[in-house]
Amino acid sequence: MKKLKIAIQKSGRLNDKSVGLLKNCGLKFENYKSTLITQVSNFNLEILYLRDDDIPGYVEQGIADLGIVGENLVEETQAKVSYLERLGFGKCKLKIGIKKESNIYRLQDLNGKSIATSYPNILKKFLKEHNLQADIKLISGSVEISPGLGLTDAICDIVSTGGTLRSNGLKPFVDVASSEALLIGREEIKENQTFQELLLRIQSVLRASETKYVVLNAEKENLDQILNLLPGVKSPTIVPLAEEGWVAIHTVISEDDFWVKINQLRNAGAQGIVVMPIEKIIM
Ligand code: PRT
Ligand code: ZN
Repeated sequence: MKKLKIAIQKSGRLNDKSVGLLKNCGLKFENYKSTLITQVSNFNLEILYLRDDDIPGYVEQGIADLGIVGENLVEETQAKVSYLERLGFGKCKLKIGIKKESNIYRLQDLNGKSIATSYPNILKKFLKEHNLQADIKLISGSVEISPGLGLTDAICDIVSTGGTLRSNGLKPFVDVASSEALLIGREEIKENQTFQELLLRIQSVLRASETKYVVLNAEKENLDQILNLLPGVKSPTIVPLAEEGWVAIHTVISEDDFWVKINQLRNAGAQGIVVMPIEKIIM
């Protein structure tokens, strides 16, 4: 069967997590920084290490069958590829930033202003949707210094913590788009058996990373109240303890409401709560 090729970022913000995700899928491969292509020894897959900007185009042209890349680049390059899975890492926002002291207060104030960006297509779409006319200045890097140098009135760039905006005397003005790492591919790849197997593994790893395995002890008389707090679980495992009148409950809890639930469970009489990471959940 034909080997599939997956393109991931060679170095940069998405590299570690992309490699980590594939390793957690049980794939064995060497991850030398100098290699451009690596064979997976226990799966019908080859890994290409590329600049992230090139990944959408390589996938669109079929040079790679799959890619892991930020949604921002897929949207910006307008590559004709399918979104196969949202991967939950590399989360960020594309924002318009303005000077701390600025005469831009409302969206309409952007009319007639100049905005520096490396994302002209996404910005153009945003301005059109809001019926705004601004002058887009294409800058490939260090966009944030542009207002300080007097080049433009505003910028449109990726923001995660906001530290870069602040350190350049800027503040966020409006969100233009959200982004996270995506698994992309051509539409036809959905029919491919190797891909389906890989996707099942990826989804199992993602599902597991969103949930925790929890074991807790409780007196039988508190059992109903505790079970009521675990609505997401069809049927938790309940095991009698050596001590009369006590049971252990085994269940999974989503990472999102983990802390809220843990406190509620304690208040309902749960004791000796043990929380463990889950490696994979196969549905
Ligand atoms: O070399 P290559 O071309 O492959 O990498 P790159 O330098 O172009 O991209 P890289 O590694 O910086 O980012 C890869 C992807 O990570 C992006 O396409 C986004 O999808 C995602 N991502 C997540 C980010 C950020 N967070 C981020 N904070 N990409 C860039 N930034 C930059 C941003 O451009 C700005 O300069 O970080 C700065 C802002 O960060 P804060 O934390 O100060 O707000
Ligand atoms: Zn890049």
